[in-house]
Amino acid sequence: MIEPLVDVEKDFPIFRREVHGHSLVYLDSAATSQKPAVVLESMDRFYRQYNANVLRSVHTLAEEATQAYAAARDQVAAFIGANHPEEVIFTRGTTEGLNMVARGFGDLFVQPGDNIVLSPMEHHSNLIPWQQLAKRRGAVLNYVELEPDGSLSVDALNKAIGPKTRIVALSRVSNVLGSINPVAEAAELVHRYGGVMVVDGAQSVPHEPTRVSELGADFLAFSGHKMCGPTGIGVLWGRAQWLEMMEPVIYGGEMISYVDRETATWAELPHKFEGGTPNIAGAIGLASAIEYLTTIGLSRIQQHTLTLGERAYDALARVPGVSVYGPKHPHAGVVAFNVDRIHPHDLAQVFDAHGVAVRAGHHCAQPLMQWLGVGSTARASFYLYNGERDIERLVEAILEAKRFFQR
Ligand code: 7TS
Repeated sequence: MIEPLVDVEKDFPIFRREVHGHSLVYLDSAATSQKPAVVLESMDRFYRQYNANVLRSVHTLAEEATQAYAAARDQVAAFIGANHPEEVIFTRGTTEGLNMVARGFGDLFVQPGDNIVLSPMEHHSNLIPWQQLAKRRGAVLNYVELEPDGSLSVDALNKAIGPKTRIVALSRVSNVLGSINPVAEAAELVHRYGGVMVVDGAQSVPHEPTRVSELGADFLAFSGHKMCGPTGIGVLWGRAQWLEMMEPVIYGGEMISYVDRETATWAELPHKFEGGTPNIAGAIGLASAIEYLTTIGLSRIQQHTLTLGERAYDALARVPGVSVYGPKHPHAGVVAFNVDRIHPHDLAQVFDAHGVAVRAGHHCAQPLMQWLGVGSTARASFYLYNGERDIERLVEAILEAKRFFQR
């Protein structure tokens, strides 16, 4: 029996509560993870003891806050293997980071007739910004064809990426299929043609050791809230060379160097991209989440969620009437499924009555639903606080739902 990686009730206060009289089985970490007490405490400490705005005033509180904000950036840089902390831009999350790249970089880099390569499994956040960019610039979207099991092969990448490709934008891990995409191979191909590799790390950075150079990424976006951090904070990392030429998309305070009545010049990296008062508490919370995850070890977390994902895949596939999506192996800790003749929303409701939290819907991946030929799915997703007992509770809940709806 695989146990959770941590002392769940001690580290995560939320697991002390019950849902409809049952202990909570939280299988919705792909939507957002739960938060350890150390993260909540770090943010509480900021607001109680040194709350001030950053990068402007010289009083003690402001200096402490500015220092903590800068230290958070250093921690993120070390966590993803960035060469310089200046390459780390704090955003609201993955969505904002990808939109910034499409606008601030894509508008300059993509010419009419160029192509942008995507996969049909992309989250809408890594799809619509590129659709809109293609419309603005007269570029063409090229889709990498998926294999029958939903995996993405290097052969297919070879077919989709060519001399006109300026941008390849792929998720490292699908939020539906649990597939793990060969991003480094895609990067190598696009670099041959002088294009750039944009990686959506929303589902991978929380679950595997990340080194931007090993990914071959030019840009990497991810969200704090899926990796034990708070909502409203995320990261866009970019290679300095590209960030230098990229235009800011948010204009205002603290992002300028000089302003007169008619014109303005931009501040140095990373401040050029962080107009306005940033999410200071969020950055502090994210740094504390990184410390927490690092102490446990990203390799251990990766092994744990992979094992749970594959065991859940097998356990669900054995239940009569259940279809499971995505490749069997390797399969990350995200498992989408359907049960014959039961709508995923009805399933999720029965599960909830048993204390089991999953997501049902299109998972912000409608083109993928079209590829799968379904309107929606249920989805269980796993993290370090889950164990094999949670898979058993999920299977019991499916059997309950089948009994309930067959009545
Ligand atoms: N990319 C992927 C692969 C994602 O899974 C998500 C969020 C995003 C981008 C957007 O992240 P955000 O933090 O900016 O919202 N995915 C999900 C999900 O699967 N269920 O809820 C949110």
